[in-house]
Amino acid sequence: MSSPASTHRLILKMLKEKQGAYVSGALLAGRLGLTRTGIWKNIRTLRSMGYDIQSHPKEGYRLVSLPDLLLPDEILPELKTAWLGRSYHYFPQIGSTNDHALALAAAGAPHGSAVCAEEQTSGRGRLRREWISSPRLGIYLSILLRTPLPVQEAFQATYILALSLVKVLRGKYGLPGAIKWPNDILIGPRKVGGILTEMQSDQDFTRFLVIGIGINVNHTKEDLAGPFRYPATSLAIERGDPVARRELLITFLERLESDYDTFYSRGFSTFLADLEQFSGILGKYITIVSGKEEKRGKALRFTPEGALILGRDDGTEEAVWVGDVTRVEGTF
Ligand code: BT5
Repeated sequence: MSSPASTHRLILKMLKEKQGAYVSGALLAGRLGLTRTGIWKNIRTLRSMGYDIQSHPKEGYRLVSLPDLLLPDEILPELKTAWLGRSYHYFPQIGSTNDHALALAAAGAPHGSAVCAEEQTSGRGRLRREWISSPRLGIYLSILLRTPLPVQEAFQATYILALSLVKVLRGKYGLPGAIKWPNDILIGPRKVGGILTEMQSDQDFTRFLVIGIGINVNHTKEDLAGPFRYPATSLAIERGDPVARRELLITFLERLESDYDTFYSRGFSTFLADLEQFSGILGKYITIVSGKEEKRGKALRFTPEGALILGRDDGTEEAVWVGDVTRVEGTF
């Protein structure tokens, strides 16, 4: 007999194998060594998780549809990664996935661990700003990276995540995603995602990075009424159709693993052309706030390390490593 925690998984597996056809209660009960009441209780558990299961007094049970949830049972069997997300921590609700990933990091969790939630009650952006994380509408994900990086280059990992998402938005969903330096993902002038990178380091190298990403997926315009610093959007608003979050998450993790492997083995400069191609600010006049300082100029190019070269009106140039782009000429 199977343990109670895994019984509903086995039932789900059997229902999935039948691809929408009925499986009799007697067959399920016989295979799993349970009474028919035991089977029914597990069906109730699956239903409470969002699985649409029809029952028929004579025919038994059939799986009508899967929930668009980011449950381990829905993600892990499909996910073709070697290290990213293999250790997958799922929460229907959590304060912040980054906080949980930081705690996991301190407890020795492996490289590539992922924390994913359907809802965050204290999702955060940079400088403790709030990240609105409405239930079941977005992707709220944090990943733990243990590959040591020179501290001053750790921000490059943020770009790799941003680029991976932009490539998925373009390649899979036909949406013109772009990066607003350094950590926003835009579609046109609107923000569809944001990234928050936190780290612990020794003097020269990172000990670990926790990179959190929030993506607006199935939000309506009303869900994103704000007020926000920049106008917001979602994949569904831009496409006019809802998007299966499960598929988006899997595609993103697979893309990211491959991009991160390339980044780590061949260096950031491999991605420079992508960064320039998908940058939402190059060639534009921008305002950057960095601490108390405000810098204005034209975003000219990136250095091979990923710093932004800002051209001032007097002809001088400056490399900027951190900051917040508060204005892009002609947009917000
Ligand atoms: C960011 O910060 O854009 C980084 C957001 C990172 C969120 C992820 S979700 C998973 C992980 N766990 C966490 O707790 N956080 C990470 P920043 O550039 O500081 O932008 C924050 C600002 O964006 C806010 O002050 C709002 O104005 C705006 N904002 C908040 N929620 C938004 C949303 N859902 N869509 C668009 N803009 C939003």
